[in-house]
Amino acid sequence: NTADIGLIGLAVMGQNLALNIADHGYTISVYNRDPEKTRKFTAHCKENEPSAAKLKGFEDLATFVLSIKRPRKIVLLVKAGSATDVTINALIPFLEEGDIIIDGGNALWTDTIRREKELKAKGLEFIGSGVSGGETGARFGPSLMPSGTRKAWSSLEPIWRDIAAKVDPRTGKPIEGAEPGKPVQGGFSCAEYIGPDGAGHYVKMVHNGIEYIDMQLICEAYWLMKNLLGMRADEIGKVFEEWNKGELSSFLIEITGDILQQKDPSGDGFLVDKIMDAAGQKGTGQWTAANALELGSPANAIAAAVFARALSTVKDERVEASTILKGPTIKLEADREKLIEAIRNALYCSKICAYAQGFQLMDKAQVAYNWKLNFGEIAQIWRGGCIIRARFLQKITDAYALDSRLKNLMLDPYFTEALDEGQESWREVVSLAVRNGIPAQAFCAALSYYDGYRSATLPANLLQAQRDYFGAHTYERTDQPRGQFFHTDWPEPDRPQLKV
Ligand code: NBP
Repeated sequence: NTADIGLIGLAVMGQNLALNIADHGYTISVYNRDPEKTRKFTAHCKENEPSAAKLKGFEDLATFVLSIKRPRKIVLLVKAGSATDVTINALIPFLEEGDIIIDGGNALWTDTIRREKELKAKGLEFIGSGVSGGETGARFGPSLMPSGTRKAWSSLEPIWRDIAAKVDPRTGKPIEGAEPGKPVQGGFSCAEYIGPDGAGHYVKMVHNGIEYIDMQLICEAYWLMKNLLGMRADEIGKVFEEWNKGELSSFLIEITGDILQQKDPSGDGFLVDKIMDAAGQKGTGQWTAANALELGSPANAIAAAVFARALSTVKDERVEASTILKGPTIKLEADREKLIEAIRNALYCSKICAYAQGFQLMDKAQVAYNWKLNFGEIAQIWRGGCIIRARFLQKITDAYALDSRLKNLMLDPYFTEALDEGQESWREVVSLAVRNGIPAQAFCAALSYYDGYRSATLPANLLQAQRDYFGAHTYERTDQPRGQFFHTDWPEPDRPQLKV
């Protein structure tokens, strides 16, 4: 038993993470349910990968387990859900006390809590680790969000910190330039201990929920430029290229600039105009929105992004409805440059609200599930490797450094000022979208959140009265201390009783 670590699941993520681990000088044993994939992968590595000697394939689970140093660290990168349970159950008979299973799949965090408990009862450790960044991240530096016991984490920590994305502490920018066999040196690592049991997978889930809204907001900005200003895809792509030089600088803005300028292989126009407008989803955005509903956390923009994907999928219905349901004719007399700048402001303000919702949700979750999350650190480990990596995240880390108990990101002085500066054009953009019948549900949801959160009073007084009227649910009074509940016998005695 000489391998530093083992890995099961040689699909795209497993192969890339295994090579990343080998590139960092660790010896790694790999295994896949279908042995043909193990053979193909190890043969490919021998031909093409400088670190191939560090990696050894196994076709039998018992020999695979025996090849790993104790306490064994075995990473799972198999399809999330029942495949993870099947793999864990197959492994258990070969493991010994103190061995550690690390699930790097996109597991539902409640499954992680259950698995950790079940394995603890058998004397085994379980780390649920969010892994973000897709195949390139896995290969050259992902963002890693591990959780489990501190003891298990201290065993995994050196490898996890080495293979994670690195960020230059002076500039706050991800360090690029990794190539096979030559890992990045220096910089701080985008791997940080998140907390016990399911905390890591929970944070990864919220990361994905934020990813959904980040993407939807960008799509709406594109759609407004296209429909209000009649801009071509490549022209809009150039705008995103410009935006990527400023405060919006991020991976998603960068790739959007590239995507929009990509010509169609047929030679006729731009590829994006030929792609079917029906969005897929794998479920993590939906989990985030569902959890926000469960915890009563007002993540309406995140939910709007999930619903926007759902609405996109009913393509045939939309095509039919477009011939029946009427909207306004687009009328616009706007200065093009001014409107583009207003859309940029609307995007930035909405993005602040979207992140505020994600962090507000994690704050609720840490109370509900008994975790202690470090929000500054979470924003920091999202700076490199992952899909939502952005310059903006440094501002979030700064905000929590200034006030670790910050109630809402929007209350941090930097963000308060950014929202204040951008709000006039944000409102203008939202009203233009509404007046011209252009769907912009995420922009609208974010603005409603901002206006709702900054309102000292809301019409929930009437709502409470309605609840008390039909269900005797009682209400508190503004002129009495909180916690005292009142009921009124509605309707007034001189009014006739309603007959339903
Ligand atoms: P997939 O999610 O497509 O899973 C394929 C792997 O699961 C293969 O190794 C397959 O073995 C194995 N597997 C299946 Br399917 N059923 C199994 C079973 N019953 N028992 C044992 N193994 C089984 O691969 P992926 O896209 O590389 O993702 C791996 C994990 O990483 C997933 O949980 C995913 O959600 C997560 N993730 C993916 C990304 C991404 O960008 N793709 C990013 C972050 C996280 P076989 O070869 O024998 O069929």
